[in-house]
Amino acid sequence: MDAAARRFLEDPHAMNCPWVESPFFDQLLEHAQLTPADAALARKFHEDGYVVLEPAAEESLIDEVLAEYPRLFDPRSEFPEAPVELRELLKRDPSRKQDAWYVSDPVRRLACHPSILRVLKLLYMREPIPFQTLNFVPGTEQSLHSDAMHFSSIPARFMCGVWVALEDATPENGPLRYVPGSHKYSEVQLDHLGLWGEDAGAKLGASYAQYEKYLEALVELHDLPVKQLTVKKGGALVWAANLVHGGSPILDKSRTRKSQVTHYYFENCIYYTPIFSNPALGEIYLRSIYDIHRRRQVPHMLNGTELKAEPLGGGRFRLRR
Ligand SMILES: O=C(O)CCC(=O)C(=O)O
Ligand SMILES: [Fe+2]
Repeated sequence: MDAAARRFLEDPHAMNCPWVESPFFDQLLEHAQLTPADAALARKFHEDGYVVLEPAAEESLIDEVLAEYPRLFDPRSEFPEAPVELRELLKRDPSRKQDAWYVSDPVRRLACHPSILRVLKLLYMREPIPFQTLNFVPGTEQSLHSDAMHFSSIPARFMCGVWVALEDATPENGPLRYVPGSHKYSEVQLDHLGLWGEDAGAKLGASYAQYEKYLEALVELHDLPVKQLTVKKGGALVWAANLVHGGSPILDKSRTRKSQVTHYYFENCIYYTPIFSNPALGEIYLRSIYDIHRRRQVPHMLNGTELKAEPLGGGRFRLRR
């Protein structure tokens, strides 16, 4: 093999694809010379599409986040320090708070926890960009999905989620559920299902409902195992963009399942929402990405080049070099 071909086996950046999802993963792992613990973590993520961190953060920080809950979830809280759109977002849903990091330092510190960022850097070998936090009181009972339909990137798969238990997650309080290995299925786009991007709105519509049916069929037909994340307070799941996951039914409705999710992108990508896009037509619903860690807006880039976005209306853009 000549040197140019060998680069694919040695350089984790040779392909525009996370090295843990590369067809050359085994060779790249050998070449990376990681500690045995890090090598095992990378292999687990490669094979199963997730890793469990037990714990992800120290109990004192989890307690600091919990101490914020009464204020964050008090319907009388006004959050005057937040910009107007965020204030509305924070007041919208009484059981979940999106982007509370802006008004809560402990929430932000958990999203940017050095040991979580270290793991993400190892798994993606690019700078992680925490861009959204979600704080939950009860379990979500959310249907199975992969985050890649909500938050994708070009090149694909440079996105992951981290869910942290703020209290013990048990089979009774609607723990996170996930399908090991499902990240290896193709990252299904709407055009694979014969569908068009939806118009962005408050609720997801018919295309998304079809997509959910597709996943239901996939999981049932292949008899894929659905695992529950039962971890102690402070435990966490890191999952790949395309891993199928959701919330389990809450068996004991009197129980809460306080948790914090952070969604992360990685640098040098285009960030967009597939469910509202028609990539084949060059209609990309771009996401405005603010890096919670470095406190700065992130440009849309491809191959190291910052792109210009031409608005097409409805939040869709066409990108140019
Ligand atoms: O917390 C859950 O039950 C699901 C959360 C989820 O799917 C997500 O935040 O991406
Ligand atoms: Fe999700």
